[in-house]
Amino acid sequence: MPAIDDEIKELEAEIKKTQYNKATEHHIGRIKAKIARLEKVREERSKKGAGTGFFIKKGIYPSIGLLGPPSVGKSSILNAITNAESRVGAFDFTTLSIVPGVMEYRDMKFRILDLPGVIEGAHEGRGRGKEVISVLRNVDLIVVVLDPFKYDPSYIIKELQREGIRINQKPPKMSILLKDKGGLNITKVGKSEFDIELLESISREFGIINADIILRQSMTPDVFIDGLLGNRVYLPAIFILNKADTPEFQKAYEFLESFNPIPTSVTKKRNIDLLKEKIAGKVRMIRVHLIPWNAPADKEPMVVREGSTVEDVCKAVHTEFVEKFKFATITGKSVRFPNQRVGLQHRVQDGDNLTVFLNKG
Ligand SMILES: Nc1nc2c(ncn2[C@@H]2O[C@H](COP(=O)(O)OP(=O)(O)OP(=O)(O)O)[C@@H](O)[C@H]2O)c(=O)[nH]1
Ligand SMILES: [Mg+2]
Repeated sequence: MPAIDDEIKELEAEIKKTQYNKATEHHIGRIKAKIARLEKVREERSKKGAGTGFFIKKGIYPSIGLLGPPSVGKSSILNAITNAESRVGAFDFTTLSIVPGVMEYRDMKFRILDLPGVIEGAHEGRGRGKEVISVLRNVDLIVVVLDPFKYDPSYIIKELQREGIRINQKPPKMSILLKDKGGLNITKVGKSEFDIELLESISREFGIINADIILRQSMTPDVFIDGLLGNRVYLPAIFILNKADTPEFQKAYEFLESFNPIPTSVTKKRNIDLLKEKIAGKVRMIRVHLIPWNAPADKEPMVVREGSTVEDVCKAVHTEFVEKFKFATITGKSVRFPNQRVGLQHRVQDGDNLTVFLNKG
């Protein structure tokens, strides 16, 4: 799609050369809206031709993606914290596809995904970067791996942003009600600051002319555009600065201070347990007790990803549990009364007691 790409590039160049001040604020806001709209068109078009690329499915274990420049030690870290063996090499692009491994921490399991290194320009398709980044829309946590020789994460954050992924950020608090007529009414609840004219012109850029928009927080043009598009993914992220054993480490560590990086050394086996603890602490897990209908309960609960369904739990126990599934009963927070019947799509909650009934045969 060279035409759209060129148009986006031109608009981006225009933002770069325009100095930001009160007088140019509206102009820049409108350009940003134009870019977002073009990106949406590009995305929709590329979806039609999609089919290649990586895909990961959510299960009961949280998925964690190791993302970073080539050769910083992503595969070495995967090998250190999981049972997997991903190839390690002293040259860039050793890893060419996604290599999964299972990390165990206390009574929990996590699916760690070692990804190919990502270089600047990933969204333009350099080094399969776009496919790598788009996989991350489905993970539960992003671990950005850096080293003292490639320690500036800003291009990585930019690539994530282009793919609609926002890290360590909350979704904008706003609601939109589209209508047939009545014009555009932007109102606010509570204390929030924004430039109403600017937001109106951004809305129009997206073809929204009749709508009630209620804002519950202060809005910059970027946050407002995210809210209008509604297809952004908000994910937690942590940062690792690997190769802490090298003399160049200190300088990079100071540079990264605001990201609160975890210093690790795979070769010297430093902070590997701390890393596991930090990963586990960032993902929300819940405990579900499986109660056989004709026997005492299992002592140990199953520890699963928050958001798991009855189907996810059944699959993890045995494929037969899904194939012969009749219904399940739950006593606990996810239902209104004890032994309530639920289906496969029901989401379990922490502390639920679950009994699965199977069809005979
Ligand atoms: N000094 C030092 N070297 C390390 C450390 N961890 C990994 N390395 C080395 O860094 C090089 C790259 O390691 P990999 O694990 O292959 O890096 P990667 O990020 O997976 O690289 P790509 O798959 O190419 O993106 C190898 O030579 C490793 O031995 C570390 O903690 N300290
Ligand atoms: Mg690798």
